[in-house]
Amino acid sequence: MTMQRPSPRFMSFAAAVLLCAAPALTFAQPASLVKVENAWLRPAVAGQSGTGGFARITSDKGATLVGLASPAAGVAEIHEMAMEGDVMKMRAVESLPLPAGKPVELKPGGHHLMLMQLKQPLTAGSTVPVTLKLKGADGKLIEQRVDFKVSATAPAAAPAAGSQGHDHQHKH
Ligand SMILES: [Cu+2]
Repeated sequence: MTMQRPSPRFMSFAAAVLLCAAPALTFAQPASLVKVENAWLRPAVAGQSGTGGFARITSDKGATLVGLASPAAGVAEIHEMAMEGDVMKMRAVESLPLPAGKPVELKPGGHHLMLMQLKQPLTAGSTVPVTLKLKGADGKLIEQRVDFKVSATAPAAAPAAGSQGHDHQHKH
């Protein structure tokens, strides 16, 4: 019994096509679906299994965060904090709704991104790309790459949109 196998020449050609096609698939993305501010990740030392990521995400038309990926982590999940008995624990959720026009805060003690099976230490000051897998209000899936800053503390919040920076002095 003989098996027909592709020739080595064909294999390497196929591999080359894949290599060339991959960047196009990765970067030919539609305009970003959500606005992401203050994206930051807690630092992780060598050997640390996981770390949390935080940001403020706003979708103009409404969207759902349905998954994550990062080259820095073997596993990336959306987590929520929930009481189990009288202990606050975190657990993975399938998705996170992003209501239209309403900023969703991912923050310590609340919803957060969890990077696990870290492939390298994450040092403060470095940047880690995280791909947000989003489902738009139209049901279309898009991937949006966001650079997360590794930082020991939350970055200073940007001034809220609408407060134009003028001082409202209510005492005269
Ligand atoms: Cu977590």
